[in-house]
Amino acid sequence: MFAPDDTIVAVATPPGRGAIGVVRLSGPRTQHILGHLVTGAAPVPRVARVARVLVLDAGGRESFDDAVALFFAAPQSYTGEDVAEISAHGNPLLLEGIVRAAMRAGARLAQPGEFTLRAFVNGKRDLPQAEAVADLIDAATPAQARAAADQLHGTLTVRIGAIDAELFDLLARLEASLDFPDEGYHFIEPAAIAGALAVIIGRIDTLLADAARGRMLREGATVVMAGRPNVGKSSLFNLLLGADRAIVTDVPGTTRDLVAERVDIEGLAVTLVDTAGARPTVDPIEREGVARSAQARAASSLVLVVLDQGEPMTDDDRRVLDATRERPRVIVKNKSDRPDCCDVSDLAAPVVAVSARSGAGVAALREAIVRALTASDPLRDTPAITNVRHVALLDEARAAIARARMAAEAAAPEEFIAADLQQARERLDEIVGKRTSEDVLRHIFERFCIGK
Ligand SMILES: Nc1nc2c(ncn2[C@@H]2O[C@H](COP(=O)(O)OP(=O)(O)O)[C@@H](O)[C@H]2O)c(=O)[nH]1
Ligand SMILES: [Mg+2]
Repeated sequence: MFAPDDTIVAVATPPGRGAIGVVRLSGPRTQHILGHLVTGAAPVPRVARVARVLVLDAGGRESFDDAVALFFAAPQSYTGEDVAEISAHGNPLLLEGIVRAAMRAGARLAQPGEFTLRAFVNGKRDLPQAEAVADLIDAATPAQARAAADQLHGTLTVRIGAIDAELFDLLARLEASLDFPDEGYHFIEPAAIAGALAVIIGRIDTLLADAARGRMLREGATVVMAGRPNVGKSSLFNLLLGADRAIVTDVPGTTRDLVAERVDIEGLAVTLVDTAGARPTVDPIEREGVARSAQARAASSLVLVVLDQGEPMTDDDRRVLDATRERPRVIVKNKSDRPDCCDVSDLAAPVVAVSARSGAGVAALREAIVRALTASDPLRDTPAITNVRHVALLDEARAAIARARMAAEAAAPEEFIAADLQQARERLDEIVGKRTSEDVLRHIFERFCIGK
């Protein structure tokens, strides 16, 4: 994985056909290989040039395509190395043929994420920025893309850096006191350290509070439809999806397995799950479906308890309401086109009336879902921290600082306080990639596709 002397090559555009496809090269032999690939004189950095590019098919036959070649001289490139981009026609066989020709001229096929890994190794990006590249490419909603773009521009690194700078300052004073023990002079008093650490912990807590929201944004939420048969769960599911995915009939017990689809609800990536209606049954398939519904509810971020407002509440309705009492939930009174004879006034949960048939109330339902998922905090501000790796390390840094604070409050020897602060700084360094093991890097970059 870390063979920086190789010159790597890969198709950088997605598989499939398009007007243009790009082959990218990076490494010390880029210019040499480019000389074998494209016609014309040596490239001028950052000047696009029309050229003919060599295509080598699997049988070793040569042909040419018309292309535009771009050369970036190190270190002013994405990876910090010499880089070339060849834009040819977007046909997968043709692009593979260019890659093959580059390999014959001395390039090696790139590993997943290897271009971005090199950008990191060469100091063009720190680790959160490199990770943000993958997040940006994977973003499924505009809000996810915004959060990734923020991270790409270094907002998280800046906030971590500010915390680290304060820790560094405290450590310097502690160590100065350690270096001059005889004078009996403290460069900083224990009470002042404890106070300063409390402020730093407060800052970390602000970041971490953001993290739950960030994680929801990044990984999305699971919303499960629950309710007895025939209240209209599948109809609502299809309505929120904007497509007829689940089967809707007036035969109770039609939906027997879980049906899950991804939807964008007001910028949140939501996995919506339709379930079998909850009712006692002897049919073994339906019973299995009901059991799966209960599991799905338990694993969900939010339950939509669907009722039929045209009918008074039944025992089956009450059973579902009881079973979801402890879960985050929204009560959905469906069939609002029918007269209301379903009293829910004693339920402590948001209630929304909708008609899956006419579509009335669906906007309010979407809003209620987002509000329930984001705990009244709409997705106005993009959270600074969205990545579980960052959250775990920040948690560990916080724990070390909390230990140091307790030690300072107990007026423990300065060595102990300093050791904990040192540990906290190490965790922060791991977030931004100042010290990260090869295993961790491999794990991070495995998420990427080839060509990134
Ligand atoms: N009047 C009315 N009927 C509905 C509405 N939503 C669903 N239905 C009907 O209720 C029946 C059961 O719907 P379905 O979505 O299969 O319910 P599920 O068993 O909970 O999944 C079907 O005949 C639907 O057409 C609604 O908003 N108004
Ligand atoms: Mg159904």
